[in-house]
Amino acid sequence: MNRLTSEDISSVIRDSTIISPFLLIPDTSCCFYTDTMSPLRIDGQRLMSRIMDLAEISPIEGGGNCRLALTDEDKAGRDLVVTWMKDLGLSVSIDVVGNIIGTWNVGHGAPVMTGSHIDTVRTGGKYDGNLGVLAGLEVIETLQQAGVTPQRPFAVGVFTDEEGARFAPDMLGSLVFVGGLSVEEALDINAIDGPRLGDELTRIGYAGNTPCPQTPPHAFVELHIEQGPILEANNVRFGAVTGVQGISWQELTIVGQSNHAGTTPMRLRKDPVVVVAEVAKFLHDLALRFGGNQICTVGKIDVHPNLINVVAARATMTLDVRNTDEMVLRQAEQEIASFIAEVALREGVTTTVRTLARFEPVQFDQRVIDIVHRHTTDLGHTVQYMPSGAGHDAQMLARVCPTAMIFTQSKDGLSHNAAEYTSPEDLEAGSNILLQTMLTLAETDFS
Ligand code: HGY
Ligand code: MN
Ligand code: MN
Repeated sequence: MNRLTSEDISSVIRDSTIISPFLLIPDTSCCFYTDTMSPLRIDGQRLMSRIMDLAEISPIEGGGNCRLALTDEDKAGRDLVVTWMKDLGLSVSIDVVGNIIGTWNVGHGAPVMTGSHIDTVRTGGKYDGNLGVLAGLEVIETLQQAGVTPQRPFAVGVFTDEEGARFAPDMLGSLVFVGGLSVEEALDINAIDGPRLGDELTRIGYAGNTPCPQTPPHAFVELHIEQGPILEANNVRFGAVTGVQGISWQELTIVGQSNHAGTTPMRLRKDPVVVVAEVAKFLHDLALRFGGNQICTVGKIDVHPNLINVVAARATMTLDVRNTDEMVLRQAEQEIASFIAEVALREGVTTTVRTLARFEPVQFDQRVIDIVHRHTTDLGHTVQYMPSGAGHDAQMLARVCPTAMIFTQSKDGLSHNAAEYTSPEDLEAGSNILLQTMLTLAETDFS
Protein backbone atom coordinates (compact mmCIF):
# COMPACT_ATOMS: atom_id res chain seq x y z
CA MET A 1 0.00 0.00 0.00
CA ASN A 2 1.79 3.20 -1.08
CA ARG A 3 1.31 6.18 1.17
CA LEU A 4 -0.66 9.09 -0.18
CA THR A 5 1.55 12.12 -0.95
CA SER A 6 0.30 15.71 -0.64
CA GLU A 7 0.36 15.79 -4.48
CA ASP A 8 -1.97 12.75 -4.49
CA ILE A 9 -4.29 14.52 -2.10
CA SER A 10 -4.37 17.80 -4.04
CA SER A 11 -5.14 15.86 -7.25
CA VAL A 12 -7.94 14.16 -5.38
CA ILE A 13 -9.28 17.54 -4.27
CA ARG A 14 -9.59 18.54 -7.95
CA ASP A 15 -11.37 15.33 -8.94
CA SER A 16 -13.41 14.35 -5.95
CA THR A 17 -16.78 15.69 -4.94
CA ILE A 18 -16.61 17.20 -1.50
CA ILE A 19 -19.22 15.20 0.37
CA SER A 20 -19.14 17.55 3.33
CA PRO A 21 -16.23 19.31 5.02
CA PHE A 22 -14.17 16.19 4.67
CA LEU A 23 -12.99 14.47 1.54
CA LEU A 24 -13.56 10.90 0.53
CA ILE A 25 -10.16 9.75 -0.67
CA PRO A 26 -10.66 6.96 -3.28
CA ASP A 27 -9.94 3.42 -2.46
CA THR A 28 -6.11 3.51 -2.40
CA SER A 29 -6.41 4.83 1.11
CA CYS A 30 -9.50 5.66 2.97
CA CYS A 31 -8.39 8.13 5.60
CA PHE A 32 -10.61 11.05 6.26
CA TYR A 33 -9.31 14.57 6.67
CA THR A 34 -10.79 17.88 7.70
CA ASP A 35 -11.15 20.53 5.00
CA THR A 36 -7.87 22.04 6.21
CA MET A 37 -6.45 18.66 5.13
CA SER A 38 -5.21 17.97 8.64
CA PRO A 39 -5.91 14.32 9.40
CA LEU A 40 -8.78 13.70 11.79
CA ARG A 41 -7.40 12.58 15.13
CA ILE A 42 -9.10 12.08 18.48
CA ASP A 43 -7.95 13.91 21.63
CA GLY A 44 -6.09 11.22 23.57
CA GLN A 45 -5.93 13.25 26.78
CA ARG A 46 -9.66 13.89 26.79
CA LEU A 47 -10.26 10.16 26.26
CA MET A 48 -7.93 9.24 29.12
CA SER A 49 -9.52 11.76 31.45
CA ARG A 50 -12.97 10.25 30.83
CA ILE A 51 -11.56 6.74 31.37
CA MET A 52 -10.01 7.85 34.66
CA ASP A 53 -13.17 9.70 35.74
CA LEU A 54 -15.26 6.58 35.15
CA ALA A 55 -12.62 4.51 36.96
CA GLU A 56 -13.21 6.71 40.02
CA ILE A 57 -16.62 5.07 40.38
CA SER A 58 -16.37 2.08 42.71
CA PRO A 59 -12.60 1.57 42.53
CA ILE A 60 -11.05 -1.60 43.99
CA GLU A 61 -7.55 -2.25 45.32
CA GLY A 62 -5.03 -2.45 42.51
CA GLY A 63 -6.70 0.18 40.34
CA GLY A 64 -9.67 -1.66 38.92
CA ASN A 65 -13.42 -1.42 39.40
CA CYS A 66 -16.35 -3.39 40.76
CA ARG A 67 -19.60 -2.27 39.14
CA LEU A 68 -21.78 -5.39 38.89
CA ALA A 69 -24.77 -4.90 36.59
CA LEU A 70 -27.66 -2.83 37.95
CA THR A 71 -26.03 -2.17 41.32
CA ASP A 72 -25.78 1.34 42.74
CA GLU A 73 -22.20 1.44 41.42
CA ASP A 74 -23.42 0.59 37.91
CA LYS A 75 -26.05 3.30 38.24
CA ALA A 76 -23.39 5.86 39.16
CA GLY A 77 -21.40 4.90 36.07
CA ARG A 78 -24.50 5.08 33.90
CA ASP A 79 -25.41 8.51 35.24
CA LEU A 80 -21.92 9.84 34.44
CA VAL A 81 -21.96 8.51 30.87
CA VAL A 82 -25.48 9.87 30.26
CA THR A 83 -24.25 13.27 31.45
CA TRP A 84 -21.38 13.13 28.94
CA MET A 85 -23.80 12.09 26.19
CA LYS A 86 -26.06 15.06 26.95
CA ASP A 87 -23.04 17.41 27.09
CA LEU A 88 -22.35 16.34 23.50
CA GLY A 89 -25.92 17.12 22.49
CA LEU A 90 -26.75 13.47 21.80
CA SER A 91 -30.33 12.30 22.06
CA VAL A 92 -30.33 9.68 24.83
CA SER A 93 -32.77 6.78 24.91
CA ILE A 94 -33.11 4.13 27.61
CA ASP A 95 -34.81 0.92 26.52
CA VAL A 96 -36.87 -1.61 28.45
CA VAL A 97 -33.82 -3.53 29.67
CA GLY A 98 -31.79 -0.43 30.48
CA ASN A 99 -29.64 -0.23 27.33
CA ILE A 100 -28.52 3.39 26.93
CA ILE A 101 -28.20 4.66 23.34
CA GLY A 102 -26.76 8.11 22.71
CA THR A 103 -27.36 9.28 19.14
CA TRP A 104 -25.80 12.18 17.23
CA ASN A 105 -28.67 12.91 14.89
CA VAL A 106 -26.89 14.07 11.77
CA GLY A 107 -27.13 12.83 8.19
CA HIS A 108 -29.91 10.43 7.39
CA GLY A 109 -30.84 6.75 7.58
CA ALA A 110 -29.97 4.09 10.13
CA PRO A 111 -27.04 5.04 12.38
CA VAL A 112 -23.51 3.74 12.37
CA MET A 113 -23.25 2.37 15.88
CA THR A 114 -20.42 1.69 18.27
CA GLY A 115 -20.35 1.11 22.02
CA SER A 116 -19.86 -1.65 24.58
CA HIS A 117 -20.55 -1.92 28.33
CA ILE A 118 -19.58 -0.27 31.62
CA ASP A 119 -20.69 -3.02 33.99
CA THR A 120 -17.74 -5.00 35.34
CA VAL A 121 -16.92 -8.25 37.10
CA ARG A 122 -15.93 -8.05 40.78
CA THR A 123 -12.25 -7.82 39.86
CA GLY A 124 -12.77 -5.63 36.82
CA GLY A 125 -10.21 -3.42 35.14
CA LYS A 126 -10.50 0.17 33.91
CA TYR A 127 -10.73 -0.65 30.19
CA ASP A 128 -12.92 -3.76 29.65
CA GLY A 129 -16.04 -2.35 27.99
CA ASN A 130 -15.42 1.21 29.21
CA LEU A 131 -13.00 1.84 26.35
CA GLY A 132 -15.60 1.01 23.71
CA VAL A 133 -18.18 3.37 25.18
CA LEU A 134 -15.83 6.28 25.87
CA ALA A 135 -14.00 5.97 22.54
CA GLY A 136 -17.40 6.26 20.85
CA LEU A 137 -18.08 9.53 22.68
CA GLU A 138 -14.57 10.75 21.85
CA VAL A 139 -15.07 10.03 18.13
CA ILE A 140 -18.25 12.12 18.11
CA GLU A 141 -16.68 14.99 20.04
CA THR A 142 -13.69 15.00 17.67
CA LEU A 143 -15.95 15.21 14.61
CA GLN A 144 -18.11 17.89 16.16
CA GLN A 145 -15.06 20.02 16.98
CA ALA A 146 -13.62 19.50 13.48
CA GLY A 147 -16.93 20.51 11.90
CA VAL A 148 -17.10 17.13 10.18
CA THR A 149 -20.62 15.78 9.71
CA PRO A 150 -21.03 12.14 8.77
CA GLN A 151 -23.64 11.12 6.21
CA ARG A 152 -25.39 8.98 8.79
CA PRO A 153 -26.27 9.42 12.47
CA PHE A 154 -23.62 8.08 14.88
CA ALA A 155 -24.83 6.13 17.93
CA VAL A 156 -23.02 4.94 21.05
CA GLY A 157 -24.55 2.03 22.99
CA VAL A 158 -24.03 1.20 26.66
CA PHE A 159 -25.42 -2.32 26.85
CA THR A 160 -26.87 -3.69 30.07
CA ASP A 161 -25.19 -6.57 31.88
CA GLU A 162 -22.63 -7.51 29.27
CA GLU A 163 -20.63 -9.44 31.86
CA GLY A 164 -23.46 -11.74 32.87
CA ALA A 165 -21.67 -12.09 36.20
CA ARG A 166 -24.68 -10.95 38.28
CA PHE A 167 -27.48 -11.84 35.88
CA ALA A 168 -26.82 -14.63 33.34
CA PRO A 169 -26.58 -14.82 30.38
CA ASP A 170 -23.78 -12.48 29.48
CA MET A 171 -24.38 -9.91 26.73
CA LEU A 172 -27.95 -9.85 28.08
CA GLY A 173 -28.76 -6.25 27.09
CA SER A 174 -27.48 -6.52 23.52
CA LEU A 175 -29.18 -9.92 23.17
CA VAL A 176 -32.54 -8.34 24.00
CA PHE A 177 -31.66 -5.29 21.81
CA VAL A 178 -31.44 -7.60 18.75
CA GLY A 179 -34.42 -9.76 19.70
CA GLY A 180 -32.47 -12.82 20.83
CA LEU A 181 -34.17 -12.92 24.24
CA SER A 182 -37.68 -11.71 25.06
CA VAL A 183 -38.04 -8.68 27.30
CA GLU A 184 -40.33 -10.63 29.66
CA GLU A 185 -37.78 -13.42 30.07
CA ALA A 186 -34.98 -10.92 30.68
CA LEU A 187 -36.91 -8.91 33.27
CA ASP A 188 -37.67 -12.12 35.23
CA ILE A 189 -34.04 -13.26 35.52
CA ASN A 190 -32.79 -13.36 39.11
CA ALA A 191 -29.36 -12.15 40.16
CA ILE A 192 -26.90 -14.47 41.89
CA ASP A 193 -27.68 -12.39 45.02
CA GLY A 194 -31.43 -12.72 44.52
CA PRO A 195 -33.14 -9.61 43.08
CA ARG A 196 -35.16 -9.77 39.85
CA LEU A 197 -33.63 -7.91 36.92
CA GLY A 198 -36.78 -5.88 36.23
CA ASP A 199 -36.95 -4.75 39.86
CA GLU A 200 -33.30 -3.71 39.86
CA LEU A 201 -33.80 -1.66 36.69
CA THR A 202 -36.68 0.16 38.40
CA ARG A 203 -34.71 0.59 41.62
CA ILE A 204 -31.79 2.33 39.87
CA GLY A 205 -34.04 4.35 37.57
CA TYR A 206 -33.07 2.68 34.27
CA ALA A 207 -36.31 0.89 33.40
CA GLY A 208 -36.72 2.72 30.11
CA ASN A 209 -39.60 2.68 27.70
CA THR A 210 -37.87 2.34 24.33
CA PRO A 211 -39.15 -1.04 23.12
CA CYS A 212 -36.91 -3.98 22.18
CA PRO A 213 -35.90 -5.38 19.77
CA GLN A 214 -34.73 -2.06 18.44
CA THR A 215 -34.32 -1.07 14.77
CA PRO A 216 -30.98 -2.49 13.58
CA PRO A 217 -28.18 0.03 13.01
CA HIS A 218 -26.60 0.41 9.56
CA ALA A 219 -23.41 -1.19 10.90
CA PHE A 220 -21.74 -1.81 14.26
CA VAL A 221 -18.06 -1.70 15.25
CA GLU A 222 -16.76 -2.18 18.81
CA LEU A 223 -13.35 -1.14 20.13
CA HIS A 224 -12.28 -3.44 22.98
CA ILE A 225 -9.13 -4.60 24.74
CA GLU A 226 -8.13 -8.11 23.66
CA GLN A 227 -8.17 -9.40 27.25
CA GLY A 228 -5.72 -12.10 26.22
CA PRO A 229 -2.01 -12.60 25.39
CA ILE A 230 -2.08 -13.04 21.59
CA LEU A 231 -1.36 -9.55 20.21
CA GLU A 232 1.38 -8.89 22.75
CA ALA A 233 2.98 -12.31 22.15
CA ASN A 234 2.92 -11.73 18.38
CA ASN A 235 4.18 -8.16 18.80
CA VAL A 236 1.20 -6.98 16.73
CA ARG A 237 -0.44 -3.77 17.86
CA PHE A 238 -4.11 -4.25 16.88
CA GLY A 239 -6.58 -7.01 16.05
CA ALA A 240 -9.11 -6.97 13.22
CA VAL A 241 -11.50 -9.34 14.96
CA THR A 242 -13.06 -12.01 12.77
CA GLY A 243 -15.63 -13.34 15.21
CA VAL A 244 -16.32 -14.72 18.68
CA GLN A 245 -15.93 -18.29 19.93
CA GLY A 246 -18.87 -20.38 21.15
CA ILE A 247 -19.81 -20.08 24.82
CA SER A 248 -21.52 -22.67 27.04
CA TRP A 249 -22.39 -21.60 30.61
CA GLN A 250 -24.04 -24.13 32.94
CA GLU A 251 -24.89 -24.20 36.62
CA LEU A 252 -24.55 -27.66 38.20
CA THR A 253 -26.37 -28.22 41.50
CA ILE A 254 -25.36 -31.34 43.46
CA VAL A 255 -27.53 -32.54 46.34
CA GLY A 256 -25.99 -34.93 48.88
CA GLN A 257 -26.70 -35.40 52.55
CA SER A 258 -25.36 -33.19 55.29
CA ASN A 259 -23.74 -35.22 58.03
CA HIS A 260 -21.30 -35.04 60.88
CA ALA A 261 -17.69 -34.65 59.73
CA GLY A 262 -16.42 -36.56 62.75
CA THR A 263 -18.78 -39.50 62.94
CA THR A 264 -19.75 -40.33 59.37
CA PRO A 265 -17.61 -43.11 57.86
CA MET A 266 -16.36 -42.35 54.33
CA ARG A 267 -18.41 -45.25 52.87
CA LEU A 268 -21.66 -43.76 54.19
CA ARG A 269 -21.17 -40.27 52.85
CA LYS A 270 -23.11 -38.54 50.06
CA ASP A 271 -20.66 -35.68 49.70
CA PRO A 272 -21.40 -33.12 46.91
CA VAL A 273 -18.04 -31.43 47.39
CA VAL A 274 -16.28 -34.59 46.19
CA VAL A 275 -18.29 -34.31 42.98
CA VAL A 276 -17.39 -30.61 42.66
CA ALA A 277 -13.72 -31.45 42.95
CA GLU A 278 -13.88 -34.29 40.42
CA VAL A 279 -15.92 -32.30 37.90
CA ALA A 280 -13.56 -29.32 38.18
CA LYS A 281 -10.56 -31.58 37.57
CA PHE A 282 -12.36 -33.29 34.66
CA LEU A 283 -13.02 -29.95 32.95
CA HIS A 284 -9.38 -28.92 33.37
CA ASP A 285 -8.12 -32.22 31.98
CA LEU A 286 -10.64 -32.20 29.12
CA ALA A 287 -9.38 -28.79 27.98
CA LEU A 288 -5.79 -30.06 28.00
CA ARG A 289 -6.82 -33.30 26.27
CA PHE A 290 -8.79 -31.49 23.53
CA GLY A 291 -6.09 -28.86 23.08
CA GLY A 292 -6.55 -26.25 20.33
CA ASN A 293 -8.95 -23.50 21.36
CA GLN A 294 -10.70 -25.58 24.05
CA ILE A 295 -11.00 -23.84 27.40
CA CYS A 296 -12.94 -24.70 30.56
CA THR A 297 -13.37 -22.72 33.75
CA VAL A 298 -15.01 -23.32 37.10
CA GLY A 299 -15.28 -19.80 38.44
CA LYS A 300 -18.00 -19.98 41.08
CA ILE A 301 -18.63 -22.61 43.78
CA ASP A 302 -21.18 -22.34 46.57
CA VAL A 303 -21.42 -24.94 49.34
CA HIS A 304 -24.19 -25.30 51.86
CA PRO A 305 -23.94 -25.08 54.81
CA ASN A 306 -20.29 -24.25 54.16
CA LEU A 307 -19.05 -25.17 57.63
CA ILE A 308 -15.89 -26.92 58.74
CA ASN A 309 -17.51 -29.81 60.59
CA VAL A 310 -20.42 -30.58 58.24
CA VAL A 311 -20.35 -32.88 55.23
CA ALA A 312 -22.11 -30.58 52.79
CA ALA A 313 -25.77 -30.97 52.00
CA ARG A 314 -25.57 -29.20 48.68
CA ALA A 315 -23.06 -27.61 46.30
CA THR A 316 -23.49 -25.43 43.23
CA MET A 317 -20.78 -24.81 40.66
CA THR A 318 -20.57 -22.99 37.32
CA LEU A 319 -19.10 -24.52 34.16
CA ASP A 320 -17.75 -22.07 31.54
CA VAL A 321 -16.80 -24.06 28.43
CA ARG A 322 -15.76 -22.39 25.14
CA ASN A 323 -14.43 -23.27 21.71
CA THR A 324 -14.25 -21.62 18.30
CA ASP A 325 -15.62 -24.87 16.79
CA GLU A 326 -19.27 -25.60 17.54
CA MET A 327 -18.97 -29.35 16.94
CA VAL A 328 -16.01 -29.63 19.33
CA LEU A 329 -17.88 -27.54 21.90
CA ARG A 330 -20.82 -29.96 21.70
CA GLN A 331 -18.45 -32.89 22.11
CA ALA A 332 -17.04 -31.27 25.24
CA GLU A 333 -20.54 -30.72 26.63
CA GLN A 334 -21.47 -34.37 25.99
CA GLU A 335 -18.34 -35.72 27.67
CA ILE A 336 -18.89 -33.47 30.68
CA ALA A 337 -22.53 -34.56 31.02
CA SER A 338 -21.53 -38.24 30.94
CA PHE A 339 -18.84 -37.70 33.54
CA ILE A 340 -21.23 -35.90 35.89
CA ALA A 341 -23.74 -38.76 35.64
CA GLU A 342 -21.03 -41.33 36.37
CA VAL A 343 -19.64 -39.52 39.43
CA ALA A 344 -23.11 -38.74 40.80
CA LEU A 345 -24.05 -42.42 40.67
CA ARG A 346 -20.84 -43.43 42.40
CA GLU A 347 -21.16 -40.81 45.17
CA GLY A 348 -24.90 -41.33 45.68
CA VAL A 349 -25.86 -37.70 45.00
CA THR A 350 -28.43 -36.16 42.68
CA THR A 351 -27.60 -33.45 40.15
CA THR A 352 -29.48 -30.85 38.16
CA VAL A 353 -28.01 -28.71 35.37
CA ARG A 354 -29.31 -25.27 34.42
CA THR A 355 -28.13 -23.62 31.20
CA LEU A 356 -27.10 -20.05 31.94
CA ALA A 357 -25.87 -19.08 28.45
CA ARG A 358 -25.33 -20.91 25.19
CA PHE A 359 -24.08 -18.98 22.14
CA GLU A 360 -22.64 -20.61 19.03
CA PRO A 361 -19.47 -19.19 17.48
CA VAL A 362 -20.10 -15.96 15.55
CA GLN A 363 -18.42 -14.87 12.29
CA PHE A 364 -18.25 -11.09 11.76
CA ASP A 365 -18.87 -9.41 8.36
CA GLN A 366 -15.74 -9.65 6.19
CA ARG A 367 -16.45 -6.23 4.65
CA VAL A 368 -16.33 -4.56 8.07
CA ILE A 369 -13.36 -6.62 9.19
CA ASP A 370 -11.46 -5.50 6.08
CA ILE A 371 -12.37 -1.84 6.67
CA VAL A 372 -10.89 -2.16 10.18
CA HIS A 373 -7.81 -3.90 8.79
CA ARG A 374 -7.31 -1.31 6.06
CA HIS A 375 -7.62 1.71 8.34
CA THR A 376 -5.26 0.17 10.87
CA THR A 377 -2.57 -0.34 8.23
CA ASP A 378 -3.30 3.08 6.66
CA LEU A 379 -2.64 4.62 10.07
CA GLY A 380 0.70 2.86 10.09
CA HIS A 381 0.03 0.14 12.66
CA THR A 382 0.56 -3.60 12.61
CA VAL A 383 -2.64 -5.66 12.69
CA GLN A 384 -3.70 -9.28 12.55
CA TYR A 385 -6.99 -11.08 11.97
CA MET A 386 -8.08 -12.99 15.07
CA PRO A 387 -11.14 -14.46 16.78
CA SER A 388 -12.25 -13.25 20.20
CA GLY A 389 -11.97 -15.54 23.20
CA ALA A 390 -14.21 -13.28 25.25
CA GLY A 391 -17.86 -12.66 24.58
CA HIS A 392 -18.85 -9.17 23.42
CA ASP A 393 -21.96 -7.17 22.57
CA ALA A 394 -20.73 -7.13 18.97
CA GLN A 395 -21.52 -10.84 18.72
CA MET A 396 -25.18 -9.99 19.28
CA LEU A 397 -25.24 -6.98 16.92
CA ALA A 398 -23.73 -9.27 14.26
CA ARG A 399 -27.14 -10.98 14.14
CA VAL A 400 -28.78 -7.86 12.70
CA CYS A 401 -26.17 -5.75 10.89
CA PRO A 402 -22.65 -5.82 9.39
CA THR A 403 -20.38 -5.94 12.44
CA ALA A 404 -16.75 -6.30 13.48
CA MET A 405 -14.39 -5.34 16.31
CA ILE A 406 -11.03 -3.67 16.87
CA PHE A 407 -8.73 -5.11 19.54
CA THR A 408 -5.98 -3.31 21.39
CA GLN A 409 -3.24 -5.17 23.24
CA SER A 410 -3.70 -6.20 26.90
CA LYS A 411 -0.49 -6.06 28.94
CA ASP A 412 0.50 -9.60 30.00
CA GLY A 413 -2.85 -10.69 28.55
CA LEU A 414 -4.51 -9.78 31.85
CA SER A 415 -8.21 -8.94 32.20
CA HIS A 416 -10.99 -9.44 34.71
CA ASN A 417 -8.16 -8.36 36.98
CA ALA A 418 -7.56 -4.94 38.58
CA ALA A 419 -4.11 -4.87 36.98
CA GLU A 420 -5.66 -4.85 33.46
CA TYR A 421 -3.63 -2.37 31.40
CA THR A 422 -3.49 -0.98 27.88
CA SER A 423 -1.18 1.95 27.12
CA PRO A 424 -2.69 5.41 26.55
CA GLU A 425 -0.97 5.43 23.16
CA ASP A 426 -2.75 2.22 22.14
CA LEU A 427 -6.08 3.46 23.51
CA GLU A 428 -5.68 6.67 21.47
CA ALA A 429 -4.53 4.90 18.30
CA GLY A 430 -7.35 2.36 18.63
CA SER A 431 -9.85 5.20 18.91
CA ASN A 432 -8.45 6.77 15.74
CA ILE A 433 -8.99 3.47 13.95
CA LEU A 434 -12.55 3.49 15.30
CA LEU A 435 -13.08 7.06 14.03
CA GLN A 436 -11.90 6.26 10.51
CA THR A 437 -13.81 2.98 10.46
CA MET A 438 -17.08 4.62 11.51
CA LEU A 439 -16.72 7.31 8.83
CA THR A 440 -16.11 4.66 6.19
CA LEU A 441 -19.06 2.60 7.41
CA ALA A 442 -21.23 5.70 7.05
CA GLU A 443 -20.17 5.89 3.37
CA THR A 444 -20.53 2.16 2.70
CA ASP A 445 -23.59 0.70 1.05
CA PHE A 446 -23.98 -2.85 2.34
CA SER A 447 -27.05 -3.69 0.28
O1 HGY B 1 -17.57 -13.80 29.67
C1 HGY B 1 -17.16 -13.10 28.76
O2 HGY B 1 -16.51 -13.54 27.84
C2 HGY B 1 -17.45 -11.61 28.77
O3 HGY B 1 -16.51 -10.99 29.60
N1 HGY B 1 -18.78 -11.34 29.19
MN1 MN C 1 -16.01 -6.65 27.81
MN1 MN D 1 -15.50 -8.66 30.71
